[in-house]
Amino acid sequence: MARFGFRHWLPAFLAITGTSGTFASSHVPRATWPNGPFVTSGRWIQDAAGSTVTYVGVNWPGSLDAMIPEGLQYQSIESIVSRIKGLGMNAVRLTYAIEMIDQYYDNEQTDVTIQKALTDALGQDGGGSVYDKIISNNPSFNTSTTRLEVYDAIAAECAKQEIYVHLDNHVSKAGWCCSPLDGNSWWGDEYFNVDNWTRGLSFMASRGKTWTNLMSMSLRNELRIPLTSASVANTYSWEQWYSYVKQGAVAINKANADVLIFLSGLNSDQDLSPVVNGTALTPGTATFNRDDFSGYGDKLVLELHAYDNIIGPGPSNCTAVEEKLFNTGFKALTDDAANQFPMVLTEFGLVQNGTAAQDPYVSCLLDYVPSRNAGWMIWQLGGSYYIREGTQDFDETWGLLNHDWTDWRSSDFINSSLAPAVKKTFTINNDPDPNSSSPGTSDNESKGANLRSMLTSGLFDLPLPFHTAILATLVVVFY
Ligand SMILES: *[C@@H]1O[C@H](CO)[C@@H](O)[C@H](O)[C@H]1NC(C)=O
Ligand SMILES: *[C@@H]1O[C@H](CO)[C@@H](O)[C@H](O)[C@H]1NC(C)=O
Ligand SMILES: *[C@@H]1O[C@H](CO)[C@@H](O)[C@H](O)[C@H]1NC(C)=O
Ligand SMILES: *[C@@H]1O[C@H](CO)[C@@H](O)[C@H](O)[C@H]1NC(C)=O
Ligand SMILES: *[C@@H]1O[C@H](CO)[C@@H](O)[C@H](O)[C@H]1NC(C)=O
Ligand SMILES: *[C@@H]1O[C@H](CO)[C@@H](O)[C@H](O)[C@H]1NC(C)=O
Ligand SMILES: *[C@@H]1O[C@H](CO)[C@@H](O)[C@H](O)[C@H]1NC(C)=O
Ligand SMILES: CC(=O)N[C@H]1CO[C@H](CO)[C@@H](O)[C@@H]1O
Repeated sequence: MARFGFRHWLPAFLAITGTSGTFASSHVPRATWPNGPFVTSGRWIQDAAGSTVTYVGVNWPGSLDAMIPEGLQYQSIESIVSRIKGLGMNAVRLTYAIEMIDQYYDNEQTDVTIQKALTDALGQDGGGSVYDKIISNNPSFNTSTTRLEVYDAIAAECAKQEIYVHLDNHVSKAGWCCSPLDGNSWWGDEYFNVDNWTRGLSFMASRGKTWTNLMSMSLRNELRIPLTSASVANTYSWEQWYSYVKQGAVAINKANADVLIFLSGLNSDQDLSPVVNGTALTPGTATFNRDDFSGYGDKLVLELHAYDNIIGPGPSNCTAVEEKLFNTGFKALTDDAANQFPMVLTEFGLVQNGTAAQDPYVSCLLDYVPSRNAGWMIWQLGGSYYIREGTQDFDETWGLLNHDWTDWRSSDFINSSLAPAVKKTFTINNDPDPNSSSPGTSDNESKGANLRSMLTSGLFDLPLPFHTAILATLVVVFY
C-alpha cells in the first residue's frame, strides 16, 4: 500500500481524541525516520540526532502455540498496523517464542510454514480453515510462507507506517504465559534452556537487521520463581539474574550492535530496584556495573510490568501506585538513582468491558507514566487468539479490539483514557520536532527543560513498604 503517513491518520486521531489542538509532535514523518540507531543518555532514549524518543505502543502477541502473530485470520497486517497508528502510537511490542528458532534449527535451518504451524497447533480442520482465512486477508502469503516471513512482513508494514518494532522474547516453549508452573519461568526451568535462549536471541537480532525499524529487543518477559523444581527454584536470585542477563545481552549485541536491550526484573518483572539503587545483587555482593556491558553500556533500557491482579487487589489509590512504581524501578528516571536508565512500562492492562475501564489503577498509570516521561505499551491489541490454553479462537477480554479485530472492544476506554494518554505522553515530552506545526506542542525549550528538571529532582521521592519477590510470585493471579 502507499505510504500511510501523517495526513492519513491525523483526521482519525483527532476524531478519536476529540480535539484539534495538541498531539504527538514526534509523529510527523521525516525523511530520516526512524533515525536510528537509538542510544540512551542517562534517563533518555535518543535517536541519531539526539532527539528524545518515547515509546508508546501496544503488545502484539506472536508467542502462543502457533507462533504466528495473532489476528491475521480476521484482518490484514496493514489494517492491524493502521489501528496502532490511528491511536497516535509509535511502537509495537511483538512477542515471539524461542521454540520457533529451535524448530528452525531442528528443521535443517528452514523455518516452518504458517500452513504447517497452524495444522500443528490447531489440527487439520482448524488449521486449514484458519490458514484459508489468513490467506484471504493477506493475499501476499501462500503455502510456502513461513512464520519468520510473517514477522518480516509485519516489520515492513510497521516501517511503512512509521512504527518502531520492539521484539520481545516472551517464552521458550510457545504458549500462554506466565505461570510459575509453566516451565518457562527461569533459566534452567523445564523448557528454558540457556543455550537455546541465547541462540534464539542472536537469531532474532540478526534477522531483525534486515528490518529498518527494529529499534530494541528484550532479554526475557516476566522472570519468576520456577515452581516446577526445587533445585531450579533455589537458583532464583539477583546474582543469577545478573549472570544470565549479561549472557543474553552479549548474544544480542554481538549479532546486532544497533538495538537497545531491555532488562526486565524479578517477581514477574515488577522489581528492578537493586539495579536502580546500585545495591547488592544478592546473595552475592556485586552490584550492577555498566562496565560489564563494555562497548554498549548506552544501549540498556529498563522495563517493568504493572497489573492490579497480582498480590490480590492492587494499590487502592494513585499515591500508592506511584510509590510502588517509583520504589521498584521508576526511580531510574531521577537523579536519586545510583544507575539512571530510561524506563518503559511494557505491560499493564485491564478487561475491556466498559465498567472496568474506570479501573483507578489503570487511570493512575496512564497519568503517572506519561508525567514521568516514561514509555509504555498496553497489554494487548488483539481480540482473540488462534488458540490459547487449548481453546481455539479464544476470546481476549483484555484486548483493545473485539473478537474479530474489526472495532474497539470499548471505544469509551479508547476515547477517554487511552488516546488522551498517548497525546499526553508526547505533549509532556515536548520532543523537539522542526516539522511540527501544531500549536499545542510549542517547541519551548525552557518549558521542556523546567518540566524535566522538576520531574527528575526527586520531588516525587516517596517511601514504600517492599514486597518480597517470592511472596508475590507465589500468590500471583493469572487472569
Ligand atoms: C509466497 O509468499 C512468499 C512470502 O511469504 C513470497 O516470497 C513468494 O514469492 C510467494 N510465492 C508465490 C508463488 O506467490
Ligand atoms: C533446544 O533446541 C533443540 C533444537 O536445536 C531442541 O531439540 C531442544 O528440544 C531444545 N531444548 C529445549 C529445552 O527446548
Ligand atoms: C530501592 O530504593 C527504594 C526507595 O527509593 C526502596 O523502596 C527499595 O526498597 C530499594 N530497594 C533495594 C533493593 O534497595
Ligand atoms: C492510599 O493507599 C495506601 C495503601 O494502599 C494507604 O496507606 C493510604 O492511606 C491511601 N491514601 C489515601 C489518600 O487513600
Ligand atoms: C467486566 O469484567 C469484570 C472481570 O471479569 C467483571 O467483574 C465485570 O462484572 C464485567 N463488567 C461488565 C459490565 O460486564
Ligand atoms: C469514540 O470516538 C469515536 C470517534 O469520534 C466515536 O465514533 C465513538 O462513538 C466514540 N465512542 C464513545 C463510547 O464515546
Ligand atoms: C516558554 O515557556 C516559558 C516558561 O513557561 C515562558 O515564560 C515563555 O514565554 C515561553 N516562550 C514561548 C516562546 O512560548
Ligand atoms: C520545515 C522543516 O523544518 N522541514 C524539514 C522537515 O524534515 C525534513 C527531514 O528531516 C527536512 O528535510 C525538512 O527541512
